[in-house]
Amino acid sequence: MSTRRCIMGALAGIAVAAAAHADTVLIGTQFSSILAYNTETGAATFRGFCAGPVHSMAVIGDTLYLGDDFGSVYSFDLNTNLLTGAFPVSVDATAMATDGEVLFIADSGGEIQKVDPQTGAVLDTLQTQFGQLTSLGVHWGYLYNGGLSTVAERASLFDDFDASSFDIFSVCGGAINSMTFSGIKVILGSTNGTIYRYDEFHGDNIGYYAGGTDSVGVAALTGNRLLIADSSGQLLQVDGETGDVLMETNVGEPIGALLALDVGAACPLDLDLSGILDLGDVQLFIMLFLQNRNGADLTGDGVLDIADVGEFVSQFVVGCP
Ligand SMILES: [Ca+2]
Ligand SMILES: [Ca+2]
Repeated sequence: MSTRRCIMGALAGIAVAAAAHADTVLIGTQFSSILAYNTETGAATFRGFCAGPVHSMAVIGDTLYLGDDFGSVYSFDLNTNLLTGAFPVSVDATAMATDGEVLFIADSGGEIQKVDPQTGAVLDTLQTQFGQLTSLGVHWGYLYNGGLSTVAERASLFDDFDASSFDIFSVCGGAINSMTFSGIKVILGSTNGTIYRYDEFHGDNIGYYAGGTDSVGVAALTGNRLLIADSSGQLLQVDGETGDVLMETNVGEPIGALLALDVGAACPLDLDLSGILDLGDVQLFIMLFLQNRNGADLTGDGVLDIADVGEFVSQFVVGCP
């Protein structure tokens, strides 16, 4: 029996709705504050302090890494909300991302460094073709970069860490200032405030709408929502399809970076972040599986096999909290 028929047969007739669940998006400000945004109430609360103006963020386990404009990366314990260390970097840390093991840290000049998060040691470095980097992201086995050149590129994490591993993913309608991922959508925020959306598989543009003023940060939320941050301190929570504003707040400090801390974590099978577990997720899982994409690696062992199918089926039947 084919994988598709096997899964569809096992899940026939099952559709489980996930209840609304409050997730957290972390906000780093240029005044060195770390704030926590509640995705359901729209409230931003103080979480802790960085030692420099926050320009970029990434999380590995319980540690938040914060890049500042002055050549330092700080580690912040998410359990105690205290800084636990820092190391110097030779890039200006305009963007940061992680594959869960190393940090990728970008420079506005176009360099990307692969850095050991424990020691700060530079493990490898590359110079991107288009430069002016503002954004990095990791999604389903790819490392993405984007910048003021309007070009977004991506490279498989399984390829050599080399500029030649990057292919052009899309040319955005505006200078790219931020990026996020919502299932099969790549969402780019531009310096002119426009939000552009692309098909993750092919890079095709699937629409755009007006957001805030400069999109210094974007974070996909469950339920097809999007959070847009402007350097003015404004946070807009919008309908991810139409851009209609759902909630608006201002944190009173210039925002430097957004990081979706646990968005979608309560229901990992909701692969398209729709907020509902249904056949759309089944079809997406099958598509990822058949195309050998690591979004289908639900066991997290780096291999796609029948164990991932079994994991999908057993979790799907249980449903989401
Ligand atoms: Ca879904
Ligand atoms: Ca697996």
